[in-house]
Amino acid sequence: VGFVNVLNASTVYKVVPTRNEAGRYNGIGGLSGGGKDVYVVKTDNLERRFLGIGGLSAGATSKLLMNYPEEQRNQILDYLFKPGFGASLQMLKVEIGGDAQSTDGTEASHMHYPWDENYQRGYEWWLMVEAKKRNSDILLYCLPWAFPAWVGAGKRDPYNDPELTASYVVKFIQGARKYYNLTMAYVGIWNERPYSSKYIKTLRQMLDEAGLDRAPKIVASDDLGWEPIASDILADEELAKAVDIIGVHYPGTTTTQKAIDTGKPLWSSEDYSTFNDNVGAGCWARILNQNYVNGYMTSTISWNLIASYYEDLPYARDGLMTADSPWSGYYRVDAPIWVTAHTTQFAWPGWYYAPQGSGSSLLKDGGSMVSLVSWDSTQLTIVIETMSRNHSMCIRPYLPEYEVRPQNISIQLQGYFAQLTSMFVHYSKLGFDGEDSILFKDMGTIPVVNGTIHLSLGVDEMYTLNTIGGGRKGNSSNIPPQKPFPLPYMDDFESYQEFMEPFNLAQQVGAFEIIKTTSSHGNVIRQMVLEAPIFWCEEETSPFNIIGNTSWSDIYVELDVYIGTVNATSGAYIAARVNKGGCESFSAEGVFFFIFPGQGIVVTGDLARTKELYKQDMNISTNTWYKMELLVKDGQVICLLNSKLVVRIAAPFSPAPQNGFVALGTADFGLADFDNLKIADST
Ligand code: 147
Repeated sequence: VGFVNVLNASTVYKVVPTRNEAGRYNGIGGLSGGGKDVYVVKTDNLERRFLGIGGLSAGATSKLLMNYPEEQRNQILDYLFKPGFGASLQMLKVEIGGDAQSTDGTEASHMHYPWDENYQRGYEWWLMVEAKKRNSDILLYCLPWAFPAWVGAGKRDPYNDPELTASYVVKFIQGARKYYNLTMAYVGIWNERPYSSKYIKTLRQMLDEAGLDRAPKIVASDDLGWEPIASDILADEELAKAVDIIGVHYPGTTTTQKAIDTGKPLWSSEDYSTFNDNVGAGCWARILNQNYVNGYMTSTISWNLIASYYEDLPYARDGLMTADSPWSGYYRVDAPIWVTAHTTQFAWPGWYYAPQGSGSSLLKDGGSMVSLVSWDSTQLTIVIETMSRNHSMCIRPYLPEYEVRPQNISIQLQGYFAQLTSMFVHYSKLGFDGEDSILFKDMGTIPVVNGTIHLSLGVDEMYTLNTIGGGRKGNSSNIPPQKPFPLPYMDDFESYQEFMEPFNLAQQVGAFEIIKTTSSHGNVIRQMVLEAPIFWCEEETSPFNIIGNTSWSDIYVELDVYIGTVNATSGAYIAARVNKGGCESFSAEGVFFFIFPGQGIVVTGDLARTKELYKQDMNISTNTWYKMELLVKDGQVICLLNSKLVVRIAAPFSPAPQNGFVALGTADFGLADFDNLKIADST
């Protein structure tokens, strides 16, 4: 697909796709004398500052990224963070892990216990360092989804002891600085859960007294509406002082008068969460502009940054791009990356949005434009989108019906920019129903005559008119082909640094990390959580870690398991045909082979152990390694313990799941060690 710029005598600028539907947009309005719809861009009285476009790594959405081959991993990170290459993100928001399920897995806490402090866990530190390497100006923002139980000081409530919770959060921020030289620009309260004004004030005070050379600003309250935070800020001066920014989730591009009255910057601090095909890209294009045009929001953050979790977990591919196949190195640069670039490669945090009606507005025949002006008022960027309703629906909220039609517009630049004679143009058109897309294409320049630009807009298009002349479409060749999860698979965990999470094992309940032991087992993985956390999801009782491919049906799993006596779990398991993760983990079904020291073995059809398939008393000891084997084959379940056959039963029939992940874990919160994982096909 190629296209030509048509610059006709009347200086209406139009992109004409050269593919065969080109005629579709011909003859619109006759292209004579410019459009009747005139949009004036005034660049005086600028008030609201653009504060950047961001991505969210939270809910274990980056789980599979760290394990990519280095070459592809660097390419992916460049597409996300490297300025002038891809999405060029300006903000990175991360979860402060709380040892609890937060959508697609659990992220480890820096303090499993009150006496514990560790800044080597998980992948968020690594991700922030990699982002910062590529863009030293990237703004970091952190937010808890859940908390380890002890933070509640005896209650399942993080506000029971506000100082304890604040000190837990402050330690994360100090640790970021101390161990990684990372400065948190923003911190939040509790994702989509209630806040406490007292806690917010306590956090503000403790951040100010923490000896940080730049204390983070507080964003509140990361919930699904502008209330009650806006009213509380209006009614409470001290709270107003403590909160710097109002951040809401999935605002549907709108705000409220009360939120505006607070005088605070307004953000969509979590948005998008839409499958990253072209409709997802349309959603993202529409909300990036209209969150400001309709709702005065000056930052929008995508959940999630990158879809690096097993595709069969909840919210498949709801990231700006996709990298969920580290064993093959395959990844996809999806269209939302290029939609992001339309803003981020031409405007930076601290620039100003032109006010509504003076450069930022809805367009008469659908779509919107925003104008952004540099700090020193010498650069101008105008981002236009014309996304049709059905091609820009987001996951939430409901998008009312509206029409978008091809239209001619005139943009009239006033003040300093009236003297321009041309502007640079980058262009995209999202393709649907088999049409190709044009993504982030450099179109050269467009003339500005007497301060006026005439444009003929089609549907599902984006234009960035700018004076910067930037805009580069990065291209890393050599993406390896996609392959299924490899079998046979083996991991003895000897190659890891201590406290890391084992690769490819996507923990759903509990926290599993590499521990160096002095025994002949060397490195093992240990389930660390001793007590049910202050959840983000409803119910979590059995630590649960999944791996592999949900198409596995007949499969062989082998694992060494050790249950001690101090703070130990009551039992441990391996499993196959596991059908669930995420917030529904506790209702996961499959075939689960448990051992319980002092009791015996149990085979169940579910993690919650409500569907017992087999049970036998047996002399099983604590402080002893056991080799567990589970084979599901030809309608049979066969279990071996230390190479002795202990179970041979019929495999559960449908509706019991006939395929799914392999899993391992513990019967309840408490320690257990695992080593030498082997997965093979059943032959
Ligand atoms: C949000 C969470 O904050 C994210 O961690 C992630 O789970 C995301 C997935 O779309 O959703 O939580 C929401 C869950 C439900 C609604 C809104 C946000 N809802 O039903 O409106």
